[in-house]
Amino acid sequence: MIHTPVCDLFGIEYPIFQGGMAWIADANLAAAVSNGGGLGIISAMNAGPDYLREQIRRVRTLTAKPFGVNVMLMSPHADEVARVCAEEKVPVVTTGAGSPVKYMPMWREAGVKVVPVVASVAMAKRVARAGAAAVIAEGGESGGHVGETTTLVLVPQVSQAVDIPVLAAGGIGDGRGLAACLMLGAQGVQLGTRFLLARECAVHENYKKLILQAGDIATTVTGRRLGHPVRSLKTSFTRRYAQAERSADISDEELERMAVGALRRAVQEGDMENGCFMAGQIAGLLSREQPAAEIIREIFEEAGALLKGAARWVR
Ligand code: TUI
Repeated sequence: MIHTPVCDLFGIEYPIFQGGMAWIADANLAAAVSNGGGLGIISAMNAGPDYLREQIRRVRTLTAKPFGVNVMLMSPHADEVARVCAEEKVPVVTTGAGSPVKYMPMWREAGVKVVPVVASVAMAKRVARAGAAAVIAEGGESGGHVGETTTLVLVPQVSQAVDIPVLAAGGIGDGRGLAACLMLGAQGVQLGTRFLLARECAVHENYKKLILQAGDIATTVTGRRLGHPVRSLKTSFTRRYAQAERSADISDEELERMAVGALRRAVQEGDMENGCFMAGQIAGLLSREQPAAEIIREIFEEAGALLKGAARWVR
């Protein structure tokens, strides 16, 4: 058994969060993860406040355990969904793709624990000063919107820089990744890509197939030209998009238009031509669909055995 201060802080059995994946992380997946002893997270994504309120009420019918909401700070509805999180007094808010500092007083007053995803030491320090309960240090191996620094490099530096607990994210797919991150100074982890293969994850079957088929070099990063790099599986869409990014004949507006709706087309329609299948580099390690609770148990059993065995190297 692995028990860290993150378990006590959030009232969870295993120190693991499920990533707040846009279009993917709904009340069903979040409830399955929370019922499995981790912290399930609903993505507020780009949707309006009514969608989020409905999902929060739904998750509360499916689990009595703590859960979280991920606020994607680039969303046009960020202000409204931030207010919903406070009004509904959700136990935990995670944030991504920007600085959550302006919302933090409101959340803290409502008793919401705030756990920003950060991709740099500077942002980790800023949110710690503003009263974050913990931070998720996310390396560029992860899927979706990514920073530049790898998990191996980011996690020890963030752990050293702040006094609050650190969860590691990016490139973690099994007990080996978890054990390694605990050695880097993290007291918990957040996984996204592995939970795409949770039985309770309702992405299109083509999405799951592509993850299962992925190898070690199956992902690529596009979107640098517009300032928001995104990691996804290499497909005909990413090849066309990358070409368009390099072309001086294609305007930024045209590039934006190509990307609009691409994640939804992957998740809901399994559109292999025009969908953007966001995934982390660890996709290559993953080999089967399982219930979320089994994923969690398996990862922690493996890490526990590894950490106990590690002493054999020490003289
Ligand atoms: O946010 C994520 N992953 C995401 S968001 C997303 S939706 C999207 N789709 C298309 C384009 C952009 C977004 C899909 N995947 N992960 C957390 C994360 N946050 N990674 C990196 C960051 C981050 C980046 C910059 C956090 C803070 C930050 O600060 C910038 C600043 O304000 O100084």
